[in-house]
Amino acid sequence: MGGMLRQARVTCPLDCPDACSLLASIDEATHTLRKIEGDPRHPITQGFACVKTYRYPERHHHPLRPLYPLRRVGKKGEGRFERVGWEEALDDIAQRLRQVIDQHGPEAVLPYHYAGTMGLHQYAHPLAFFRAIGASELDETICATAGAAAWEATYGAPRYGIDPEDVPKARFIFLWGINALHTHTHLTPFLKAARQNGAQIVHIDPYENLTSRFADEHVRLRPGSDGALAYAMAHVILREGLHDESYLERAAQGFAEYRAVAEAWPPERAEAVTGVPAATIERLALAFARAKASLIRTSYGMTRHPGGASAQRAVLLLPALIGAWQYPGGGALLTTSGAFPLNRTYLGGAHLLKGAHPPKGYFRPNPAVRHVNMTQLGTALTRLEPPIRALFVFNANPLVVAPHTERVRQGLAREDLFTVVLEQATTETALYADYLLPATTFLEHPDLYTAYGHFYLSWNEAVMPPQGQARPNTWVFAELARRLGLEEPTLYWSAEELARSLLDSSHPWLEGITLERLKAEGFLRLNTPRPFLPFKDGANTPSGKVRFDPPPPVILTEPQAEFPLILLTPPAKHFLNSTYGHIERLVQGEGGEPVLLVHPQDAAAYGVQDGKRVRIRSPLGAVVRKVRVSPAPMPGTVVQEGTWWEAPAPDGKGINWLTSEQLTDMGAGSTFHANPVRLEALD
Ligand SMILES: Nc1nc2c(c(=O)[nH]1)N[C@H]1C(S)=C(S)[C@@H](COP(=O)(O)OP(=O)(O)OC[C@H]3O[C@@H](n4cnc5c(=O)[nH]c(N)nc54)[C@H](O)[C@@H]3O)O[C@H]1N2
Ligand SMILES: Nc1nc2c(c(=O)[nH]1)N[C@H]1C(S)=C(S)[C@@H](COP(=O)(O)OP(=O)(O)OC[C@H]3O[C@@H](n4cnc5c(=O)[nH]c(N)nc54)[C@H](O)[C@@H]3O)O[C@H]1N2
Ligand SMILES: [Mo]
Repeated sequence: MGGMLRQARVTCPLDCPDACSLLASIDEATHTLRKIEGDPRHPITQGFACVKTYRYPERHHHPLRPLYPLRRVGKKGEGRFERVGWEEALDDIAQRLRQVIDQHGPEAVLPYHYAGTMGLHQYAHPLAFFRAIGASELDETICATAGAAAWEATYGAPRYGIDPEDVPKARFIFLWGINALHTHTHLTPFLKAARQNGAQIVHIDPYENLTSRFADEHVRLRPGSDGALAYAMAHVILREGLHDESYLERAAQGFAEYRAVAEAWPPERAEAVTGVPAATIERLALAFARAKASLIRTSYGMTRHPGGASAQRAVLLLPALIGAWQYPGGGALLTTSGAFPLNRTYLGGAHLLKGAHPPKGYFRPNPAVRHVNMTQLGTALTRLEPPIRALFVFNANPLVVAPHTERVRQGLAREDLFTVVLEQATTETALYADYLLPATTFLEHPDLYTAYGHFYLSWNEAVMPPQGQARPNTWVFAELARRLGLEEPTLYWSAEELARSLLDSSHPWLEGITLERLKAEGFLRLNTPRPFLPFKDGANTPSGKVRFDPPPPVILTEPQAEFPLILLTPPAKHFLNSTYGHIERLVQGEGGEPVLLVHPQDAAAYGVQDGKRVRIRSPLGAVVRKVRVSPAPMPGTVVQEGTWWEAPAPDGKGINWLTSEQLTDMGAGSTFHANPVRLEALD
């Protein structure tokens, strides 16, 4: 039975650079979400949604969506719960929290959160509660901090590159360490326009994927060797005198030292390290330098290695070397996240970390608070002293997405750990909750959204009533704050109050952008200049110059004697990290179960066959997968696409049973693509 359909405009909240504007069709009579489509009015979305978000209605109304507060009755991990009322759940959680704080101090409390939603009220503002009680502070390193450190060491903060809407003006494009057709779908029309305007597009990635097939050329390299490749290109550019001396003199610092390192990287030396033929390096370096309006669209792929930040820096310096930043479409783009000059003084209680507030009751903001690196959650839950006693998980699925699953699982299984999970789906993490609390989706709560792949700010109204008794994260934390007697006003801010505070900025890029206009129009472009040439005369570093110093070291990702292959675990087309991993049609879209891509040479060397099962073993664990023999990966490299839920795997184990907590050279980030493994044939 269908009632009247109403169409509402909303912004996709997921952790994706595109931050799409979507049109939701809602059945008013039954409060059912019928359809999601792309908004034709939005210059980036251009009227299409991605293959996964078309399925959002299935996710919104999925049987695994928790609709009522639930309390554990079985053993941890069993997922047996009983329904309780909100009052009872909140009273009990507040009391348990008091107990932990009284007996062990507030640092025994840890929030674990990431970007399940990127709306600033639901994503960032819940931290105000934890900062008010002085809980351990989570360093959000799982994704972007190595890239951020690399960018800031080169071009400074805030972080942004060229305007993605200028991509069609580029004359040469490296898609370097980015599977754009999977992960940045709405970049594709801009890349096509560039190609129509004559640009050549070259993809640099250790395995051939959708983006490689879209590009004019695919360069396969050994994982973790980008620094060597970048230096060899610089070597050729310098030898041919194609660097831009006047730009370097005017806009850069530390060039002489860098030049000396690049001169030590002739293409033949880089070939031995990267596996890229010297002639290819030579040819591409010349094409890149001669096109002048040359763009490096990069992302986080190359940063997920022990030397990832240094590799990213070496790559990011190439556009500066040739002065590409002076030409519309030329330069680099890693993220646009720093382009939003919001007033973040009170966001997530940032002011509470500055220590300006005297402690009162349970209110004990602590600027010297203990930090926990989220990439090392397993260790934090099992080995940290003094121990974590209470864990709050929201906007995140650590059992599946965090490295070293065995240790994360041991931590979550601790009987003496009190765990609260706020979720929209009964994830495999949620099975370990003492309380599983139902969270609203982006259709059910208002919020303000920035983007990390474009320059549009947007506002969502709540366009549907919550399913069941779902509540926003901020509501839950405000209720707990009230029960603890916390008087800090920002803990109780509505999305509107937060948005008004965020928009209270005199920055010219925000001029004229008000909440009223956002409400009326849905999304607004920042007033960045067009064309946007942010680094044509320098950068955002303290000196105002692009920093070539210190020259980034080349730190390689090495296999080990017992583990001769490197396993990559990049994103899948049909999932968004683990979000959508329980949607049957999307699981089928990915082939029904995770598979391992193995090059024919490696298949022969290690005795594994197409369609047969193999045990993949790393120093930390083992999982079973079906093999797909394919020429796609660089020999010596194997690939599993997607951070799947555990359930569809042949052995019920996710890929992060194999990955380690090792951190990157800068930014203390994750190293998900640097896994030494070996293969053991099973059938
Ligand atoms: N469909 C889909 N879209 C997504 C996501 C998703 O899960 N699914 N996730 C979202 C999130 S949270 C993020 S952070 C972004 C990530 O988006 P991307 O940055 O595109 O993904 P990465 O995992 O960083 O890997 C990108 C590519 O880098 C390659 N790579 C691995 N190691 C190296 C290396 O050493 N050198 C080079 N040159 N390449 C290497 C991988 O093979 C992969 O093809 O995508 C977002 N969009
Ligand atoms: N092996 C390997 N592991 C990886 C990666 C990889 O490439 N390889 N990628 C890494 C990267 S780039 C990232 S960003 C992380 C991502 O890790 P996470 O940020 O944990 O992302 P998701 O797996 O999508 O889980 C987000 C969860 O938040 C929930 N959620 C969404 N909105 C809300 C809300 O409003 N309230 C509440 N309470 N919950 C909400 C969703 O239901 C979902 O279960 O994973 C990392 N893990
Ligand atoms: Mo990410």
